[in-house]
Amino acid sequence: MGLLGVALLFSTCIFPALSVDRSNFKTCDQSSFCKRQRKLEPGYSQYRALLGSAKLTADKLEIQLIDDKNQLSLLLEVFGLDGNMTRIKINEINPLKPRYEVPDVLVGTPPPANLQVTGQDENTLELSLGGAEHKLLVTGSPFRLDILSGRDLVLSVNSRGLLHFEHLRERKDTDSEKTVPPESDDSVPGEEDEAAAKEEESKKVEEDEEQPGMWDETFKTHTDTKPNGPSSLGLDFSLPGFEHVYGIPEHADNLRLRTTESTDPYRLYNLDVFQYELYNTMALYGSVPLLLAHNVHRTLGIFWLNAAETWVDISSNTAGKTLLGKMFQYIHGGGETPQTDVHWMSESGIIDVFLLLGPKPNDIFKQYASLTGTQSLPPYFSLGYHQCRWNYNDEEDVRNVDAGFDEHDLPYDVIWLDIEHADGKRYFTWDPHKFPTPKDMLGKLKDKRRKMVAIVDPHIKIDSDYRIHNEIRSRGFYVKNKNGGDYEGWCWPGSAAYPDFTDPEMRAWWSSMFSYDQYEGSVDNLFVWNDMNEPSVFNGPEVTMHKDAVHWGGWEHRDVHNLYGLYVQKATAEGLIQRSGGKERPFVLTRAFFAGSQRYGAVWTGDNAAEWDHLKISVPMCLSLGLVAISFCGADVGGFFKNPEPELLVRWYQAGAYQPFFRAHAHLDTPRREPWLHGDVNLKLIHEVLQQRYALLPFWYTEFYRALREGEPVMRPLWVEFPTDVSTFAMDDQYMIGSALLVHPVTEANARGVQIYLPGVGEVFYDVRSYQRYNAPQSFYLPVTSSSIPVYHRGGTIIPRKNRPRRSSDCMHDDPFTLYVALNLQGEARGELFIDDGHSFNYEQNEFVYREFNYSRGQLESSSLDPRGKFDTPSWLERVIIIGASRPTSVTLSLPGGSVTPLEFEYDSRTSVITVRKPGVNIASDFTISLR
Ligand code: MIG
Repeated sequence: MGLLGVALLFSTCIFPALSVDRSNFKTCDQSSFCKRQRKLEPGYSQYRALLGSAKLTADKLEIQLIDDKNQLSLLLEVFGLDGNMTRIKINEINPLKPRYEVPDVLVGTPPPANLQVTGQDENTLELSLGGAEHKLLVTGSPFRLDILSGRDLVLSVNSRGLLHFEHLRERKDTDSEKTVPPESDDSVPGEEDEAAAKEEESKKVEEDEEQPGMWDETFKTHTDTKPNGPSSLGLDFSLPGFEHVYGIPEHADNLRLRTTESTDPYRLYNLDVFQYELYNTMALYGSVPLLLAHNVHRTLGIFWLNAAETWVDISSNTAGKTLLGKMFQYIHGGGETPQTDVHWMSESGIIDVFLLLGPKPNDIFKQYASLTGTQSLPPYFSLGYHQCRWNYNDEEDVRNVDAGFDEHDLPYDVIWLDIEHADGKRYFTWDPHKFPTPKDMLGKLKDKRRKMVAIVDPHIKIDSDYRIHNEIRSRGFYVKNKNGGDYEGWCWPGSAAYPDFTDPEMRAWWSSMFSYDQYEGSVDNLFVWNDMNEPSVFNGPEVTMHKDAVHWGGWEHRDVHNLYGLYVQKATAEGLIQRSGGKERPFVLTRAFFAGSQRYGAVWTGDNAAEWDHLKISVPMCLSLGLVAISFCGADVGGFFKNPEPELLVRWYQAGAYQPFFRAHAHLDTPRREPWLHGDVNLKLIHEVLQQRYALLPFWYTEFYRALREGEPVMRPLWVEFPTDVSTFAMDDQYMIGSALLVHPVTEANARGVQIYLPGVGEVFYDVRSYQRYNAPQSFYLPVTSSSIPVYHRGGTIIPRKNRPRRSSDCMHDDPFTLYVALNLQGEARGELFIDDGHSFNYEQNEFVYREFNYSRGQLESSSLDPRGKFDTPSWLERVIIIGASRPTSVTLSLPGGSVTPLEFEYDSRTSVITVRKPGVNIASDFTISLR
């Protein structure tokens, strides 16, 4: 059998049909707390707020809540927070043991705002929520909270009465345990028993000690012992006037969240899901418990700060109604306002929820950023193209692939090594036969101003000859099992243990392992990839760690699960910073994540497949991450599993080039697929894609600077830019980069065309290739060819590009700029440019250039956006392209000293584009270019 035959065999035999084995993962029904919480029916709350117990300090209201069924009480705390936010905490007053409160996610104590009582009657307390605009109504019985903005009801809490908080309790003696009846869900009660059955049902909730799964729970072969018993909690939120909700990644689903009345709730539980399927609510590798809601008037956010297994039910009073039904309701009046209801359920911890009141999309991003921080500024190189596969086999392979890029005149920045590079999957080491001289290899890459990323996973081979293992074991840094020994699981290296990344001392030690003298063979152009950090445990329940494993401080894995991956990336990123003496910015890619992970690097969407639908879903998956502040997102270009046909591969390059993190990757068993292996035509297409990506790097980088400063997503849904255009609210086949580029990737096989929608009343867009102008709003069919990447430059914006292709982004650092000025209907445009050294933290010491470009009335003016910035750049302005302009008679350049020089220009009357040649000014200087 020839090589091709072997390859075919591999691709057909290894992956016969791609589908997840659902039986490996729990449904809500199989997760006993979810089942208990979800069983509650909306209705009157069993809780009463004792308004008489209210205690108001400057920024905090405390009220006792009584559970009328068992007389147990909870403490409600409401905090006034600065900037249109409030925080609600609910916990037991005197729990048997402390309950977990998520550390290290908030970037500080949110600044308080005053609360004031503004009204009161026997069953209601009215408070102003910092600022006159928002009021909070606390209703005593049944307990609920309502937030009003002026006279509008914005959001209600517990209005459906689903607050349910399982108090910690002593376990009853084993005898009574044995009397617990088996689950009787399958038995259908007879008619005459119905009343009795109902009573039985409500008793179940009341005497919740009696429910199965509270003290232990078995899934497949795994039993979760629950030494603390039941500890779950749930709460509902009603959003009147909202029909569109988003966020709570990570799911392989559309941008707009679906209602979950007839499916499982959205699940947030970091899991290594083998061959995940699309368009469902199953959990994936990461979790961010932030939900956004949007309508034409306002945007809201609900941030549920809980790191335990969490499920989110979404229902709506308009779901399933046809347009006709809605219209009928509208015409005949009496139609209810559309409303979305959200029910959060978590297995342990406390209720700690931040309500972000907007009112605009950008306000939500700022509010969330003030709580959890913003996207760290990527090193410039990491916005370039990354070449990965599992695996590049040895140093010669690396050399050849690297040379292939030069030979074919393709830019790239980083080549990656997967788990086979290490000596027997012992991370921080190199296979002595395949990678005997890592420093030489890295040095050769460095000569070409390129980098390498090597994988470092958090499962550690149990091997007494492995230094890393010995040190972790002897320092007691491993996660413990329920009996107090080191927790052991099966993973790539065989038997493995898991460092306890929740322990700050362990993290400090881990970070120190990245110093050049500890991580042998590492040098400063080596960066890191953290995979399997959900954590993945091949033989664990749901392929992860047992929930009764024990972490630092005695917390159960149950409490901290969704945080583990964040801590791995945090400790790794801090290690890379420390190895440089605090000078250099890290680059770390992670698979698992949580709220706050944006501070530590990039995220990718894990093991997708070489299928068209996987290409398509990469857009909503990254959009959802962007909405929750994780801007640096990408999907494996080409698809991880299976072998893409060249057309799919090329389309994926075209789409990936316009997503923030741009990396090709492939499974170990797939045939090689470097860009030059698919024939000249495809090579040329990929070449074109890479040129476009590299030309736009200054724009990407500037957008990332805005993400750092303002918390804005880099890749963003249309509705963020066009918040009153209802037709964009469910769109996720096209999106914006910043506020300037609209992208509609081709994601269908044999595409002849795509249906484009250009949003916004009174806006104009220009095709970036042909400069053809379109008035918006407008929907049209765009015929495409194999080289088409539909991208539109929005009138009113200015984009910086570097148009001289080179080997890597670093080689382009000092290259000259071209400004693309796209005029709006008023003949105006605005844009920005951020420049620094591209790799250090010196920008924090004001070593940067931050420019603003303004075009109006025939004048392009360049000024400083942040006068503190000082950075010497040799880059100059080589060209200005003004799109949508009429023919000038002269173009001049004026400098602050008063000098005025004429500039050469051309005008293309067919496209209405002016090309101004060689202004020649330094890009960091003030200048004005005037058209007459
Ligand atoms: O169980 O390191 O998602 O990108 O190539 C597979 C080998 C382990 C999963 C990652 C994938 C990586 C692979 N890893």
